[in-house]
Amino acid sequence: MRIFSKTLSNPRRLLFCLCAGLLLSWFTLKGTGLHANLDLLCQLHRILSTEADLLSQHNSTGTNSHLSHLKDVKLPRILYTKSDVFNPQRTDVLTVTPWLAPIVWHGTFNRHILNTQFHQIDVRVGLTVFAIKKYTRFLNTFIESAEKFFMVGHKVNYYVFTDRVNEIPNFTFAKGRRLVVLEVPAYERWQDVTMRRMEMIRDFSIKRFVKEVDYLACVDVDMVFLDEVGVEILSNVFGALHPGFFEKSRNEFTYERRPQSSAYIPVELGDFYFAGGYFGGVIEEVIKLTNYCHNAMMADKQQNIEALWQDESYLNRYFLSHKPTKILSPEYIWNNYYGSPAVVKTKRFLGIDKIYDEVRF
Ligand code: 4GW
Ligand code: MN
Repeated sequence: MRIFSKTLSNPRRLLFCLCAGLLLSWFTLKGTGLHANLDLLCQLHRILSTEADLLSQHNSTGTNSHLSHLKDVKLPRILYTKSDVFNPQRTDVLTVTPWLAPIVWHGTFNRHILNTQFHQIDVRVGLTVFAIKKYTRFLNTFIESAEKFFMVGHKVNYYVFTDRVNEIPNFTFAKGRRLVVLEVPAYERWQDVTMRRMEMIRDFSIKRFVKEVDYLACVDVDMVFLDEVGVEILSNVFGALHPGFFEKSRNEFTYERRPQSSAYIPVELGDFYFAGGYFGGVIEEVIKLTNYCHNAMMADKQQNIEALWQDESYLNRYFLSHKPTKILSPEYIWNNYYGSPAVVKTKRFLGIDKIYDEVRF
């Protein structure tokens, strides 16, 4: 009796009972088996209770609920030329891999459409960069050019890892963007300076980044942004084609070729040669990637071996087995040492010529 009066006083339960009753009589009349009726009833109950759960979570946590973005679905209207199946934007380069990951080249995407999509989820992007020892000198150009070209109009946290906190200059940032300085040790050997980035990115991702940003892009600091680098780079896990190898064949890739190393890739394997100075993805994927690379480096260190191109070699090994879901063309990590081939329509992010005597230690 109590259940009955409770049911009547709760409009959701009442609705459920009415629907259930109606369905039951309908199927009984039609002579359908009891089994099917029960299945349907269970399904109906599931739908109603999920809906009730969603609503109650929503009401109890207000706008902070992780479901609150489901409440106001906005339908922005944007105008653009329709895609033409018989008229691909680029025919001179590969724009999709055999595992259906896009390769991002100039002309293959519409930034306006992408920005609208990523504004809808209010995306937060972290950009990690290391400025250890003399490399603090690159920060000014890096950050100032990033404010002009990197994720313009979106929320960005610059995470600068450094051992020289007091050498970090002041910057002014657009709204929603800020600099976070993270003090870290400087390793003795330069190889360790570059390789230990994996461990530090992993640890700070777990501790901090996972709470603050949705995506992370991890790049070299000896670089300048010369053209837009926006949300077109974002995906579950992404890497960039090394400017020196995108035209080369497998056997010319400078993968680690010693079978004793955990970065080993035999000559008959490999998709692309990825640049060590550019990778990223959602935080969970970055944690997986950096954890793999760091552990592989430590395993090699145990047997006194270090892969030919340090972190780049381990990254290439990881991408062989965990295919990136998006690949950036070399526009995203160009170096003028490789000239200006016709397929590279823009140099978005360019390596700065280093005077080695000034930055080496
Ligand atoms: C040789 O003496 C060195 S120092 C090689 C790397 C060095 C280094 C690198 C450093 O002293 N401090 C530092 O912060 N890094 C970081 O590692 C920095 O973010 C840099 O962009 C990244 C990779 O090193 P790199 O840019 O010199 O590597 P390449 O020449 O392959 O771009
Ligand atoms: Mn570099």
